[in-house]
Amino acid sequence: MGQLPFAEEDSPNERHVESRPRAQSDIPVNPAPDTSRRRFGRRSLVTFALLGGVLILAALGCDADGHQSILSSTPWTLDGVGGPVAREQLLLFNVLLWTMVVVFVLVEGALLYAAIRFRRKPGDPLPPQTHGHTPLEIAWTIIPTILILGLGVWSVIVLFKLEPGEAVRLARAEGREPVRVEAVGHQWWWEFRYEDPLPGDEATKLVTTANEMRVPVNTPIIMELKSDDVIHSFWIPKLAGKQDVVPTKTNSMWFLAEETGMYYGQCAEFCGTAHAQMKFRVHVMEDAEYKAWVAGFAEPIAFDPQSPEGKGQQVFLGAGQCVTCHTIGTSDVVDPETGEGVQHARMQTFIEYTEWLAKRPDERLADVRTGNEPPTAFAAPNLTDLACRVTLGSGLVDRNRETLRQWVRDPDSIKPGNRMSELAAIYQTRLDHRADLTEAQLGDLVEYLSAQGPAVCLQ
Ligand code: HEC
Ligand SMILES: [Cu+2]
Repeated sequence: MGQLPFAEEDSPNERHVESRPRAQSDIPVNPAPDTSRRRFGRRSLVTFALLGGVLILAALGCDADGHQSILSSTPWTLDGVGGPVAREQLLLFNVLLWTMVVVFVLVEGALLYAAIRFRRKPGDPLPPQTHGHTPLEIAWTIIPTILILGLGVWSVIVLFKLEPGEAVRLARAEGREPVRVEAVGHQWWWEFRYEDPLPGDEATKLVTTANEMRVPVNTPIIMELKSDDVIHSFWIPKLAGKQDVVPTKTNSMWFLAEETGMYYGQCAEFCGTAHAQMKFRVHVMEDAEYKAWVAGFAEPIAFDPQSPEGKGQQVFLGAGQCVTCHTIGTSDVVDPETGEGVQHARMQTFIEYTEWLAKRPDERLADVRTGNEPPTAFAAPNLTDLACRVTLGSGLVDRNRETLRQWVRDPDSIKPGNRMSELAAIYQTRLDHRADLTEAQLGDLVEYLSAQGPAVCLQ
């Protein structure tokens, strides 16, 4: 082996690369030692070029103004960013990023320059060895310390501004109160509860909706985040990002939207099968429009029992068993006896149940033995303002008669893994796992659901 430098230098694997298999005796005693190395060099060059190309292509796919991009196409003015919270976060992000880019280029540049410029050439003698260089060492200790302290202190200041207290301060400076919205994460949709949708208004009542929240423009909104199952994360990239939604714990964050319009939101924490389909929308409305939406929850809609809507209502309440999970109509008007809305009470049940599940096993056992365990129930989107929503299945498809029909007949064809088709009885009786309803019943249901909403949305 000693006289075969080729065999010694290359691993057996690398020999496979040779296109022509060679017998041991074929190996030249003194091959050009560089060939394999040069070829490797060329190959890695191609790999790097390919990787670079992929990165460039990926970067070209980025669109700073995209619905779910936190970036802004105008990094210096941050135009196109929806509000103060997002702007504060993006500014910090930009400064951190570009400071790090400068540091990276300087340090890495110096390293590369030194490695290439002072590369050892054949025959070079050992260069003079230096140990310690006080001014240099002081410089490279002080500069990073100042940088890290500066950026660190700034980050902490920004963190304080993201606390809901800032929203309260902002609102009170204008003599009003922020709007508080409770967002409950469910596998795999969002519920939005407003205990006081019009702060300061005497006639306020509970409002509950799902997947599409509505807020007034230029008003600080405080989000109280809860989960009744696993950890989710609440994120509206253009308005504010990201806060974990943790069972048994209430997290909070705030935002303010400066312009009316529709904003995109997304669950940002892997939470199971349909995690990627757990989207939501935020509709930012003029004050008057928002008030009309809230007021609409108090107006019961009466349907003629002979009309398609009326027949659909019967299916909803009876044959379809939809009402075992869904709340619809004006059910969130406060019940004078219990002081709660129906949906509110239902959702409270889930939350209490999850909190109970987090108790110590022996405490739970004691509760079960004494009959004190809380009741369970299914969580489902409130459908009261369905006609206001532009999407179905938590932001997956546009809402129209066709998609509604498809959703009720076969929810899995729109959203695989959803809990409705998994749990609702009408999907368990047919082999094809579709709703056990006639076409006529389906048609009536669609009419009923399409007519379900505050008057402002039905015009
Ligand atoms: C076992 C409880 C349950 C029953 C019964 C049930 N649903 Fe659902 N429904 C759900 C859940 C859970 C979702 C949310 C699914 C998702 O987006 O992941 C849902 C979603 C919906 C949505 C979409 C709401 C939105 O904003 O995206 C509609 C519409 C709907 N259901 C209608 C019906 C109708 C009509 C019936 C009766 C035929 C029915 N549901 C029966 C649990 C149920
Ligand atoms: Cu989620």
